[in-house]
Amino acid sequence: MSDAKRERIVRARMRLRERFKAEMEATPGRSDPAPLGTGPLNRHGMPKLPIGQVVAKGWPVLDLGVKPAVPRTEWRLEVVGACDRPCVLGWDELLGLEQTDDVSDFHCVTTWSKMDMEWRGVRFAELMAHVGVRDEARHVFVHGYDGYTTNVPLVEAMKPDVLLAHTVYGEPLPAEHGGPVRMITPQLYAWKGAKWVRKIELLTEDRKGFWEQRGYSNTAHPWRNDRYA
Ligand SMILES: Nc1nc2c(c(=O)[nH]1)N[C@H]1C(S)=C(S)[C@@H](COP(=O)(O)O)O[C@H]1N2
Ligand SMILES: [Mo]
Repeated sequence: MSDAKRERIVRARMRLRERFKAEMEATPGRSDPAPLGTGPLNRHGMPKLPIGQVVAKGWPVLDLGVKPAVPRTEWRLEVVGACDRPCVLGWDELLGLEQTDDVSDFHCVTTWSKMDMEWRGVRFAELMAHVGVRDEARHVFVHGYDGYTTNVPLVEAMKPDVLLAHTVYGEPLPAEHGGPVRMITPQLYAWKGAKWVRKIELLTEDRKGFWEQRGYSNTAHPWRNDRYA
């Protein structure tokens, strides 16, 4: 990537941080006065284990019965909608963006949590700076290669621990867990993170995804036990 492009992304990141600062502080994950859960505080000041969750032994696999096999060389991510530079990213372009390592917890609505997972990938916020997300964009609608869809408020997706993750515990993300690339949303229930991510739509109006259409909560805040609509 050229220096000019990199500088443009850095400037866009700073503008986006300003744009979302107040709104992000007001989200339940930051401002909840009485978060429900147990254990010491996590990285976001929430009780480590959200209410109703149990720490999992291994790492369960949840899908719709389809596990698409997408080689890294054939993987593409399309970004469309309310942005200045819609694009199709391949593996090399993804690696050309800033890479982030982060440790975060993973909370499935079916009550298991997997703690302190070590991820590497590209921040969703970095991708938004790359495509030049527009002010009118408020919602994100994400598609997986298996036909799965889910929706996330843009302000939640802009949190620094939301990644397009390609590596976990230093190894390529296993296919059954959404490799080559998936999204993770550590401050929301894990169904908000699409595995085998294929397409991201930036929307001005909300649109419900697969589980949201079937009665799951649209907001999905683990520390409010916010599982079903
Ligand atoms: N593409 C796709 N993404 C998905 C799902 C799915 O069925 N398809 N399931 C969701 C659910 S309900 C959860 S809990 C997590 C599970 O991720 P894991 O299988 O890596 O544990 O992925 C989420 N993302
Ligand atoms: Mo889930």
